[in-house]
Amino acid sequence: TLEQPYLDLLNKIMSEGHDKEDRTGTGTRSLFGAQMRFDLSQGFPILTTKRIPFGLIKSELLWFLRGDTNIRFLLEHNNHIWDEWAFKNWIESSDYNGPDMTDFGLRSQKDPEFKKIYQEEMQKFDQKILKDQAFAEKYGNLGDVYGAQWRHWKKREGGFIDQIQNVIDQIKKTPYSRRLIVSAWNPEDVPTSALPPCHVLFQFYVNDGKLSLHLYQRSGDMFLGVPFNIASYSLLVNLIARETALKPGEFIHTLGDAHIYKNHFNQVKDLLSRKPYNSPQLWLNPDKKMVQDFEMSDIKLIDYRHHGTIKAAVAV
Ligand code: UFP
Repeated sequence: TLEQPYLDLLNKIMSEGHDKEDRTGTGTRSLFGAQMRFDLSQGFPILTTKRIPFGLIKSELLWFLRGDTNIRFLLEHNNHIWDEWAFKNWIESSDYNGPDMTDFGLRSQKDPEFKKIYQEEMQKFDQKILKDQAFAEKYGNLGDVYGAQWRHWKKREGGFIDQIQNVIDQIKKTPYSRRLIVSAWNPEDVPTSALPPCHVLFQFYVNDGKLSLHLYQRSGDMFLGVPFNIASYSLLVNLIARETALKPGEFIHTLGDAHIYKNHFNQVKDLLSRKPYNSPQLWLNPDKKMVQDFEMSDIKLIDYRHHGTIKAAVAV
């Protein structure tokens, strides 16, 4: 199985990590500086020890790659992973006059009554984004998230930089380059950002006709976030390899603060007791060559066998 480096790191954090408080007040067990390597020539390293919803990973990555920062595209693909961030802007605006939604994240975890009202409001919000173009433009947009930094990084003198196109061009022209970098960390935007990028920077490397990617992630929720991140960046290498006519090489995942939340310990034990299956293979539509031409149906997993979902609360 290709997920072994992930399982090993979970084990290591559980046994060698130190207890550390964190922004969310949940408490974690954490290690600083950790690395996993996945050989993508062998298959696709999505977890098999629990189900990972690959559809959400596809639509989110396609959304980033379009340079889109409006949740409307995600909602059209039934993807709700970024809803809360847009919803926050909406309820804090003067146009919102529904029930009080202050601190909706924490309150909906503690108060089932409130949770119902919150979910109703969220549903109304999503419907409005889908039906009302003007409303979507105003309240669906998340601003300086990955799609913006990757595809239209603001230049000081005006205009934008398309980092993804630039890196693709460089991989084709100078594959030996040591400067094949895309950065999402924009110090100017960080102080005003609701969620400063977790995936700070990635670098490509070409060897023997194979394309590898090394990601630096500053902070990783090992149970909930990281399995998504592994699948997402593994898919990204495969897409860029297709456009640059290379084979996928390795995905190297370096983490700064690699942590397991205290309220995920039981789930981690459960996961580690499961026997992994063989990893699936990734299928990309052979007719598509350019990253921007890929659609949902052009990307599939073949033989994805997995154990069941394990529920865990998201720290907010
Ligand atoms: N997190 C991930 N992966 C992601 C993402 C968030 O693991 O792709 F967007 C987790 C890491 C951390 C929390 O537990 O979300 C972000 O909090 P902070 O900004 O305090 O690091």
